[in-house]
Amino acid sequence: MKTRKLYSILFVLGFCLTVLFAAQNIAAQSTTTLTASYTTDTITLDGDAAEAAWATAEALTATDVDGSGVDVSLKALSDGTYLYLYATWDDDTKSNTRKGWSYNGTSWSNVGGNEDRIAFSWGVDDASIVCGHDPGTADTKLFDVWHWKASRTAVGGWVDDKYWDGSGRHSDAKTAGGYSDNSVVAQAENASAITTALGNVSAVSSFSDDDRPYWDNEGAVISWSGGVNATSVSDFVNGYKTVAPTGSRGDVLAESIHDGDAWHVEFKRALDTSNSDDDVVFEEDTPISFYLALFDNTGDDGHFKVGGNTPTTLSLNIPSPTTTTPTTAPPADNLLLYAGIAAVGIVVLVVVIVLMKRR
Ligand SMILES: [Ca+2]
Ligand SMILES: [Ca+2]
Ligand SMILES: [Ca+2]
Ligand SMILES: [Ca+2]
Repeated sequence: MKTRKLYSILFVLGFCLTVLFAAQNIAAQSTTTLTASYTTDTITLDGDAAEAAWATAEALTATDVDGSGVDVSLKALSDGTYLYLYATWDDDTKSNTRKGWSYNGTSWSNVGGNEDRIAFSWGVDDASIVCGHDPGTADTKLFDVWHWKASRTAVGGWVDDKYWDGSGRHSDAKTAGGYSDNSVVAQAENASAITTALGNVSAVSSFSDDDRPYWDNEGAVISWSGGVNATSVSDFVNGYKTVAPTGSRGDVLAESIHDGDAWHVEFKRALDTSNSDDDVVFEEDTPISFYLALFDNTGDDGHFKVGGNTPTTLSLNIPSPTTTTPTTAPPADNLLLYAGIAAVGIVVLVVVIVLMKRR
């Protein structure tokens, strides 16, 4: 009889531990949720999370992203009208001079290169669509994509606002602005214009050392004659003319800092852009899933994803101010764990009482 009781107690304890372990795992998985804090503070978009609201906002951190050794941390704020994101990730090379032009005192050359980037893919519930480049026509669901590019968009203070649908990846509609190749060859209207600007070399390719920048860093057209600038030009000229677009493509703004070890980027977008054809709407108390990818001076397949080849589905939740959990209460993520522990406690109590009554 004593043995049976002992087995019963051991069984109950084992059951309890199993439930507890499961509850802890569920709680651990919830660390994929980025919870926004409500703020009424003015957020200055400058890449510096110096505002007090950032200090108290909850961070979502992914370590060793895709085996790269890179950690990325996100924070989110909302003022009821705009969503602000702060992203910081390790990168000791500031790569934001993609295809820029350098003058060494005697000659011009193109520095080539690519650029650092971070990409958010919102409203996604199918990982294959992010990792593949052809989602296929069967899936017509919309995926809102933000593609911050250290050279082509960050220099102009904006983020490339895109979307995926069943036919692939597209840029949101714009009425003006964007980025353009800063290349005489790319921008000249015809071969004779290239020859006049660069000399008798109309066969040169874009961004080769024989090519030249079309605009200066203020966006003014440079006057070239035989490859020599007739108007004053800085010794370094950006590889792209970049101006924040008007229209849906320019809905996301960002400013950034590279401190030598890492990027720090502050993003700002209206919770509802009114461009529902190519953007998601961020609604309070309605979590939205997303994926995150980083790029170190590369593009296309060179990116590394949070979760690797089976990307982790992250989630952003923007609690409404009226439902925001007071800071003194247990975090919402832990409530399930506590409920599990309480349930286990009740089961143990009932079993002990039953066993004692049978004695
Ligand atoms: Ca700031
Ligand atoms: Ca880099
Ligand atoms: Ca848009
Ligand atoms: Ca979009």
